[in-house]
Amino acid sequence: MGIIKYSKNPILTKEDVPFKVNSIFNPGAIKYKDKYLLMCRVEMPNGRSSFVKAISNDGYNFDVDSKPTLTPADHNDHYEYVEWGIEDPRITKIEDKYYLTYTGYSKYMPLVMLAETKDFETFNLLGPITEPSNKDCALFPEKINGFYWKIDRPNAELRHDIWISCSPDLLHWGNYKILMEPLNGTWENDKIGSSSQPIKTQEGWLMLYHGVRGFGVSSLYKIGVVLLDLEKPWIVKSRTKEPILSPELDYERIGDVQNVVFSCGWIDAPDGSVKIYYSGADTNICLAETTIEYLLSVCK
Ligand code: M1P
Repeated sequence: MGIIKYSKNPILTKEDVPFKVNSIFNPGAIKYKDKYLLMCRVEMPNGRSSFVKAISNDGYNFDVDSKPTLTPADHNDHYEYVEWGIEDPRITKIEDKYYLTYTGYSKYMPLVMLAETKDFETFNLLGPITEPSNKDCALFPEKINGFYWKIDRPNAELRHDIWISCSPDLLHWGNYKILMEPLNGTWENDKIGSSSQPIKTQEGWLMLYHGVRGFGVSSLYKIGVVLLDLEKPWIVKSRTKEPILSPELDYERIGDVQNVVFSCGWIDAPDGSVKIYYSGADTNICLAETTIEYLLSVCK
């Protein structure tokens, strides 16, 4: 099947949001009560981001809620870490709860925040699970070797690598290991970051990641796939040599940040099909369709 960008992209723009926003983009994605749920980042007119929910029966046509679902102001106990906005949520279902890992942005710079919910209406805001500077965090959907696992992207001096760590309770993290480095001289030369929550397959954990290469004043953001070992998720079994999604079309090249495709979530179905939700140019929400079989094949 390959990977097919939906012909009616973008599926959501700011015109679809019932309140005033600058843009809607970078949604986390999950199936909830048999519906497709996107937790979308909306940049508000003041330039700071909140989240709003969008729901769909078919994965193509979404209705956006009439008001934001989660805002910086909701973070009573942790407001100082999200004062400049909350961004780029990833959603993972673990047992009977849904967990959001997202960027808290403030004068302290980006760090990873954690929230849990059972209904996407009320949230238990658990606060930072990293120090700054760190972002692009995704949780595995089950315990492995008795621990919860997260993937994230600390910024260490000039390095932008993907790391993995584990926790007994989702709050206290350790056993940090380097997972992936950018490959020099390629489409991911400058930095990488995890894009989606890992999906379990018979061959390993599949995860989307983004890679960035700067050209003059512009950086090109593209998306690749990595396959991690099922029992030892710190082992990369294989990763794509080439990106699976690149900015090619006007709605991916022209916008608030040009030449960007960026994903925070995908939804797989029992028949092996996968819907990748991604954003073009930090401005809209788009859909690309593929299969687990194809994604595994391009990793090899
Ligand atoms: O503009 C592209 C993306 O840039 C940042 O991502 P990262 O730090 O991983 O490169 C984020 O601000 C993201 O929201 C944005 O889409």
